[in-house]
Amino acid sequence: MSNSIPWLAALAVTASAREITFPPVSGIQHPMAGVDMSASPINPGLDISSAMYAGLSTYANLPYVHCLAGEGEEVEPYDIAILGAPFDTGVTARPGARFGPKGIRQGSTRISPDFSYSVYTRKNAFQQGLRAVDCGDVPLTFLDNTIALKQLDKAHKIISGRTANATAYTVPRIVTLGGDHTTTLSALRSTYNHWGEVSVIHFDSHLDTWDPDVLGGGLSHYAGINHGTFLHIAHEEGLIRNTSMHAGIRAPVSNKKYDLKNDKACGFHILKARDLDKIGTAGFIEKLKERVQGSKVYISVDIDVLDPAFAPATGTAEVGGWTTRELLTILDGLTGIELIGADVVEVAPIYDNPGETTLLAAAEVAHSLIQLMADKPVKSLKD
Ligand SMILES: [Mn+2]
Repeated sequence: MSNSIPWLAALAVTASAREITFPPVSGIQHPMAGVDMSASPINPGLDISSAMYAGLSTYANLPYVHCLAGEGEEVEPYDIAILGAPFDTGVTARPGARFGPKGIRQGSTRISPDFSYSVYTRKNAFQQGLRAVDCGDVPLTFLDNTIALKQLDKAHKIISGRTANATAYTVPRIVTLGGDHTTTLSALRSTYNHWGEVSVIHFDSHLDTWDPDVLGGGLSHYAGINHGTFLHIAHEEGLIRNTSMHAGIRAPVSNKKYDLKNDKACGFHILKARDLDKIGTAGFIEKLKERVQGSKVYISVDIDVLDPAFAPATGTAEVGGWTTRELLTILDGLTGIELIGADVVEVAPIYDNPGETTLLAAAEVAHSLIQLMADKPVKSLKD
């Protein structure tokens, strides 16, 4: 007993020497809570104390906004909306992409709005004047594709229909986290309403322009709307221009002539995966920019454009694809285009590895898409 008093005194001295400042416990989401760092000479406002790994997940720790609130309810304005589309009943191979939005948010845990200056672009997409928020997921029934896709159409309409935060650019833009690739159809229907026909830059190992009569439609009308036909349907509905481009194609086609002829009729040119060996990332950037020049652009990234070594967690994996670095270089190189909507889809977390390789890649792809939007605000037809 007599030894305990000097020991306690020593502990008290050590504790005071450390000068620990305890952050408040009231915060539930980064970067809302924490120690005031405004006195920091290098990074005033930078907050490294709060709950980055705690609480409910949002994409890149962005604030959550209830963008789908009912009529008459007040909703905080935003310019870029992250939206989850948990739908995977339009796939032709392995299911699981309904868990994609949750997975991509998990993969984005270390991305933070106040710690995001890129060493490549020297920019921080979240601090360029446009307000990015996470709208959560669209409630989609998992029992009926027709109803689920109508729900998704409606959600896009509501979210893109709110007045944006930035005054000169009144229509908010949406980055969808998929979900299987069928979900892109709803996004293109929505962008048509605000910007008219758009060029699509489609990163994918598959064409996705299959005629519903060939893929599923012979069975029922319902079956003809799936992740391999949505671009054909978008073309039929007049949503996309004939200045669109695929990048990363390598999957086999069913017919030597028909598939490619049909693809061309849908408005697409093709850059194949192995073209990267010949013309490099700079060649891809040049060709893509040239193709979509003078038009509004929608970018859709099917994560299966990457090699399964870099993105195993997808439903229809094709070997012989790109590295994550190559894809990100191409995306960042597209800066300056008028990007009016984008998505990263076909992420099925169940097939990922413990290091979450695919989720990290998909999260960073979304980050690059947000950067492209932040770099170039776009006026809508009504602005
Ligand atoms: Mn696809």
